[in-house]
Amino acid sequence: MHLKHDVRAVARQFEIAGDYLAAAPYGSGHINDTYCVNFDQGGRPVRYIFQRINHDIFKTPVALMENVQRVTAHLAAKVAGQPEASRRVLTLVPARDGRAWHVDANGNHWRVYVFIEQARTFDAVESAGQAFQAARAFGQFQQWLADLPAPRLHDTIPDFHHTPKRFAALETALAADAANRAKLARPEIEFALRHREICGLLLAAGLPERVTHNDTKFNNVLLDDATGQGICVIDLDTVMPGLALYDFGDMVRTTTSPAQEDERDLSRVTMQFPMFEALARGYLSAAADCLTPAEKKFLPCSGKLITFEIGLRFLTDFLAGDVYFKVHRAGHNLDRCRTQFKLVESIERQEPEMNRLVEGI
Ligand code: ADP
Ligand code: GN1
Ligand code: MG
Repeated sequence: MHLKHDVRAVARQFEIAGDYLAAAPYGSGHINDTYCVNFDQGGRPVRYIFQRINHDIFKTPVALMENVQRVTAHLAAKVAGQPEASRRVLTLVPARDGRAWHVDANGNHWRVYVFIEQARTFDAVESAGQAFQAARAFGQFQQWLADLPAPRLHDTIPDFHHTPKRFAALETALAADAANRAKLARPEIEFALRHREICGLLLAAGLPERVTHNDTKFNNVLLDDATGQGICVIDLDTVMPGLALYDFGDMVRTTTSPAQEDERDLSRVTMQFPMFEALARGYLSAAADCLTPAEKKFLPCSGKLITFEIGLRFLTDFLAGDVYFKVHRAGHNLDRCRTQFKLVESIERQEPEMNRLVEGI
């Protein structure tokens, strides 16, 4: 298979025993390039995850890797001695020069993780049990990181969840209309403008800064094949200071609708209340002790906020000509924006019940 990168050459730079066999693109992320790479180690097939960090988006890859090293080391200490400890946290494979990353001749930063076997990610939720498990894993992740020693983590992308700035970016893209696409997205632009007030929902609430994941998409947690348990939180590039509710909100965005993020049949996009209930119960079962009453109160509205925010970002990228998120078809970012805004409406309709539920947990 022809690959975009010389993965075999990259592999030589890491402390991996055995013979390189093959590599293939892996996963459905929108930002980095991920490969699953097979080695023969003494007759035994062994897999690794190789990732090229997208430095157009993560401008400080070394700072990013410092965060990832600190976070994985902290988590490894938390799970040490527990059953299956090595499957519960990502393990970085060092490069031959002792660092946790390698810079190739083209200036690309690479890292390698041990492949966590007998577990997988899902792009769409299949059951309330899965929602519970994912939320519990992300809640546990947050609780384990609550005592991460100083200094503060680097902001790998400043203002990542600053929704008013995301709105301003949309206005700028709209004014420029660089790809001449505003005419194709009138209803979505109108929706965004009409719902502007959502942007400020959490910023004024005086919530505490924590170490958060910031990209708690359902496909960023590995579920164990045998038990269905949320075994490991992955995709740590955006772990940085943030609000707990950004994490819960992104779970609501990606784990309550049965449809994928780019579903074109919008009738399939809906906030399923039992999934929300499972998320709230799963998250609180692990993180309740470290949440303030205000954080708990805002859990339901965080889903609306983050879903709106990511919808704004997809719309902005559609207008700008698809410069940020990977796209695989014409109008892909607009399709993604539409599912987000449809979900915002569905959440809005169910907010009173969502609030009642959380008050009772
Ligand atoms: P992206 O930033 O592109 O979303 P991820 O870090 O989420 O990249 O990885 C992409 C996919 O690769 C994940 O959805 C998951 O299926 C798989 N993956 C990532 N890390 C591991 C790992 N250590 N073991 C097994 N699978 C992994
Ligand atoms: C991107 O890398 P991935 O696919 O997990 C994006 C998230 C968005 C998400 C939308 C660094 O996440 O913020 O919520 O797409 N990551 C970055 O699916 O921008
Ligand atoms: Mg991912």
